[in-house]
Amino acid sequence: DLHHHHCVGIIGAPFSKGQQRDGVQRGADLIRAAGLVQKFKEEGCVVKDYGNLTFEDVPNDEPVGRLKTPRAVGRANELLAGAVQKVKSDGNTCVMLGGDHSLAIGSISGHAASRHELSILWVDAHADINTPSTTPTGNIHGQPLSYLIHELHSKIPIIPNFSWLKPCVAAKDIVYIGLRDVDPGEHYILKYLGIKAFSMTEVDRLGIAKVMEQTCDHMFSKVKKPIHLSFDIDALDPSVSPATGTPVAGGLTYREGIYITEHICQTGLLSAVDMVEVNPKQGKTEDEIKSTVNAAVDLLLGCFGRVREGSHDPDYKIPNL
Ligand code: Z70
Ligand code: MN
Ligand code: MN
Ligand code: MN
Repeated sequence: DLHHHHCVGIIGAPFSKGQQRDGVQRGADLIRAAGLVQKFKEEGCVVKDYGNLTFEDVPNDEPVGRLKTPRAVGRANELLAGAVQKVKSDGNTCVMLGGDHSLAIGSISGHAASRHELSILWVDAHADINTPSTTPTGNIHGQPLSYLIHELHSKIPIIPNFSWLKPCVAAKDIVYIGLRDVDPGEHYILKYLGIKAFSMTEVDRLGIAKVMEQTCDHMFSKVKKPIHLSFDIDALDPSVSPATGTPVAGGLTYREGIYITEHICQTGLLSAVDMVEVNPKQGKTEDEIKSTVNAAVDLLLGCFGRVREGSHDPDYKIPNL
């Protein structure tokens, strides 16, 4: 129903070691400073802010194969998984504010531990499904899905501080929207596993309304699983969200982004959201940072019931003169 309130639990994850640009660890606090909690409450949500996780330094974190700072990423995600599990067991929809996209490893693992089977909607310019052998960069934020998918389990080596992690997602339960910068190994994996993907070409061809219809058809083809929305702010066009580590031209408009979140809210199945890769240090001006943070806030509001046509309480009365 449209009028019941959403219970929202927010976790901040100020973590950047899944990639190499400083600043992305400040995303969570910037999104909060833009008034997220107050705006959720104005939308009728019951909000609990669980605060920021504390990630301790991991000494001697030498590369393992190509993987950069693997121990820090493994430890941070183990902590995050436990925190997400707690937010879910308290009965909330979980909002994880990053930080970089390697945090999806812990966020999705913790969510899956409390909800069994999930549908994953991954909104991103990038596929983030490189394995430790296909990665061209060694950055783990380009790899989280390969660690999470059952079908790629045999491709994941033993990595220090990752022994807690068990694959928890089926390839058929993933849908991508917004892809436009996919590595060859990733493209092979998407085709080989038959993963549903709406690249920017499909967004252009079909329009966002049909993309969302087909996304939901795919996700709900059997049972209605809880949805985990993992939203990388670089899915949006750099004209909207320039303050991110890897902006890629030709992205989703602000309106297409909001449409995705409004549509997902209306399914009533949204169970957890990640908002990641907001990096104020990548903004050239204060306005670039503001635009990026504002987009992140508005996308999150769309997830929790804000609609552009406006709304009113069921008992609303026109005030007397
Ligand atoms: C590349 C890699 C990536 C975000 C860059 C890039 C991945 N495919 N993700 N920026 N947010 O390094 O694996
Ligand atoms: Mn509702
Ligand atoms: Mn990305
Ligand atoms: Mn990403």
